[in-house]
Amino acid sequence: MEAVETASRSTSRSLRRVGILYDERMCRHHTPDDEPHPENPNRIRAIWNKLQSAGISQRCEVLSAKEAEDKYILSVHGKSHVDLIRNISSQQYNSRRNRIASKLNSIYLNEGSSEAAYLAAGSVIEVAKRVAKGELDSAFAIVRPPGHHAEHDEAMGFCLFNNVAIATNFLLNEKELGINKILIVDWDVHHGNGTQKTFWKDPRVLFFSVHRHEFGSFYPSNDDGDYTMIGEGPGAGYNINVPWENGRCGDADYLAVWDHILIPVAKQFNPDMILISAGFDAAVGDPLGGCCVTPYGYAMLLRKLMDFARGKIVLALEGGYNLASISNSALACMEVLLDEKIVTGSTEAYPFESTWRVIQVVRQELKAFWSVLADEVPTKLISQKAPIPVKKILISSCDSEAEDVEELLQEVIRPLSTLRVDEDCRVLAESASVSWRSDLSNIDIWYATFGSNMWKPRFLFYIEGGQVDGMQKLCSGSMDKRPPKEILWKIFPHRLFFGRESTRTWGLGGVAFLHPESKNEDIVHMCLYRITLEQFNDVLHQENISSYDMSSPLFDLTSLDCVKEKGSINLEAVKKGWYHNVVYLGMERDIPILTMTCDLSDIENFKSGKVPLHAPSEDYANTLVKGLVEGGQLSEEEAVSYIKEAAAKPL
Ligand code: X5A
Ligand code: ZN
Repeated sequence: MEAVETASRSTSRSLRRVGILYDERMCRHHTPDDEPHPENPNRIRAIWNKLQSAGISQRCEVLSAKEAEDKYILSVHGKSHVDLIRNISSQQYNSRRNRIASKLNSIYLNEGSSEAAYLAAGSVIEVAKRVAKGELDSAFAIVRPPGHHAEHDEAMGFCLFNNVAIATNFLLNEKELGINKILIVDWDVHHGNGTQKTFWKDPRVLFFSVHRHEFGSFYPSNDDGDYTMIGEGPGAGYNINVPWENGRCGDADYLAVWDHILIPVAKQFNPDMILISAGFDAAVGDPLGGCCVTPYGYAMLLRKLMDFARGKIVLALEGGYNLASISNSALACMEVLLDEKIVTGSTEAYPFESTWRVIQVVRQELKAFWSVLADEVPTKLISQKAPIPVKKILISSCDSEAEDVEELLQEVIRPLSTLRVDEDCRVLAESASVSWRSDLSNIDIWYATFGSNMWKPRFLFYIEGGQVDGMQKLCSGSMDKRPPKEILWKIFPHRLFFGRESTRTWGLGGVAFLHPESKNEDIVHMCLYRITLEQFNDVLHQENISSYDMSSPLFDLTSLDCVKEKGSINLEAVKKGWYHNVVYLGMERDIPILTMTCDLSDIENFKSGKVPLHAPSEDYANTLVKGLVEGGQLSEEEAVSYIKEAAAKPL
């Protein structure tokens, strides 16, 4: 029996007709000088190689890419955007291309970008058309650049054209295909803002996105992905966002959302076809996502969707930046589409408490539109939250700090308890996130502050968590919530200045920067907090709103050695943050003094006016004054003129 089955598997096509699309031409989109970037050509190569060596592509119908026609792209994007993407790779743009890209949010462009963008959009159309016609049961388009962040007139977040939105409009507009209702499931770890906007008022498209949100601080870092965003007019109720409050979500969290939101709604909506914005950046091991969905988890999520639309499902690749993780996840999904392996088993871990909370608020928000969401989620279920066995042991062993234990459970223990051993890539990622903390929690540094953190209550939010008056974002705090062991003020020969047009937290006006190089004629007042290197890492994370996960420290012992030698180091992992440059300011009682600021290339941009120098807002300036005055450094008048001078002096 077994032999027969093996033979039929390795030599013949599947009973189910499954399409797979790969085209090397989509690899020609890459960074201008091939500088390292997470969204690089090896992503689709890795997936394709994996599917070939696992014998998957051999059981599928292999398709090659086709460029999308402008008329289809124009159903989603404006003419000027389409013109730009069509022409951006031509020679006439050679001198302007990098400048144009730098003005966009998280976009690079090169000579291959136009073709790749047209091929990615055209490929999703191509496979969707074949599935709609019934030539294929289902299909996977291994495309790049990704699409779900691209908006009507804007490329962003590594996305040029919104491939899935374009294919969706194509299906709906080709009336003879008989596709009138489409469910889009966006399981990329980021919110599908572009897709959401495209179908905001459209009841023919049910857009469902589950993503890390963290109260609007995770990329794309706004409120578009909030659960209150449900669509408008005739589209009200046809937009569903499930915003995670934290990273580390895994199979149990996603499955709970499927069981208690997506699947019941899909049943009621009864789509004619399902398109999945299949980013694999929620996969365990992803450097940007910080979540831990396993290949088995993805298989389950997909399997549950196969019961709708008579299995007419198209997966289109979006994000996903760990080559091993995305390849294994894609492989698991293909096995589901081919329907040759039964996906069974159970995940050991329970969802987070925050997951149940999010599920409840989403159901509440949408129950007027979907009667299947009206009932309360049974308390018996909700009480099953991670982690059960570990909890008891811990609480009894250190009951004096019961609250801290809760924190520990949420932040540290659960990822450990969900450790699984069948995929090597994920074991690494999860155990690492726990061990670096204990190493760095024993090492003290002085964190030298020159901006609003000089005001102690403001700084403490980065340690304790919470939200201070006038602050736009909720701070997660450090995992180690012990207050600074000592506070010390010092003067350094560095230049303080204020720049940028505005910030989320402070609104219009510049924020403080420290010139990374010292100069004898300058002085800056700095408030030094003695904290641990672990806490310093958590502050770095929060200051930079980085979308990178915490499975490894941003600044470790090697970095500490290196910064002492070199004077400053640029943190690769937080390139996008404004305070990604850690500067060493010397020693104080055998403990290194560190600060975080911009780097020299930012200084150049400030000098050239590319990024404006800008006086601080009143609010922000007041906070600095409060810091200096309450810290006993300057009188109020002195503090005010100190800030004024720093803001007025040209760089
Ligand atoms: C498609 C996707 C992520 C953009 C992150 C920018 N984009 N920091 O995953
Ligand atoms: Zn993503």
